[in-house]
Amino acid sequence: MTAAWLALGGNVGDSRTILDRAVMLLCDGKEVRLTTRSSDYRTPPWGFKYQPPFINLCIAVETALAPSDLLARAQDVELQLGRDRAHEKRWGPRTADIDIIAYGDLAVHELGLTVPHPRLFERAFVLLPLAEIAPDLVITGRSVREAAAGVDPAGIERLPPRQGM
Ligand code: A4P
Ligand code: MG
Repeated sequence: MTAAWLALGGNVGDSRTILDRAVMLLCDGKEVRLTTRSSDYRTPPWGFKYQPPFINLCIAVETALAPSDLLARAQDVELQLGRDRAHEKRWGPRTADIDIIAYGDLAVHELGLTVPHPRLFERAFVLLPLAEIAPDLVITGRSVREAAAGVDPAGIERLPPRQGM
């Protein structure tokens, strides 16, 4: 089993419920075991600004899957939750997006998969939830705690757990 960190986000539909389901579908307790889950965060849209706010969160898992198989599983979960890549614009609205942030300390450069995630350090919506669950993690020589302290947290709101959850 290898430790991996994933970032989830969405801004179409009831995102908190959709992302809860995404975590459940992804983490079957066998090939992918959930270790830690961050709070949900409400975050201003990044990249393409004219869209609703996102819900974002990060999870830590232990996985028996190779990086490409973990990505395939994540994309399968996105599809099950109604993601429609054919009609999306880059950085536009989506029901559920699952990115692999880091996989052990492996560097992966394959067609369709780059790990650690190349835009990780630009994204407060990834770094703040990640720093909540893995402040001491070091990715490509950079501490998550320090990277999170260096990004603009404006507009990002850490949400309390929902009733009954
Ligand atoms: N891919 C390569 N490496 C990875 C990786 N490490 N993890 C490939 C996941 N996928 C990876 O993905 C395009 C392709 O990237 C995949 O087919 C996979 O083979 P995509 O999800 O369609 O991504 P994209 O939107 O074109 O680009 P990118 O940079 O991955 O952006 P995001 O994060 O997916 O953008 N604002 C806020 N506040 N919160 C958000 O969650 N998300 C987006 C969507 C834009 N703005 C946002 C948020
Ligand atoms: Mg993505």
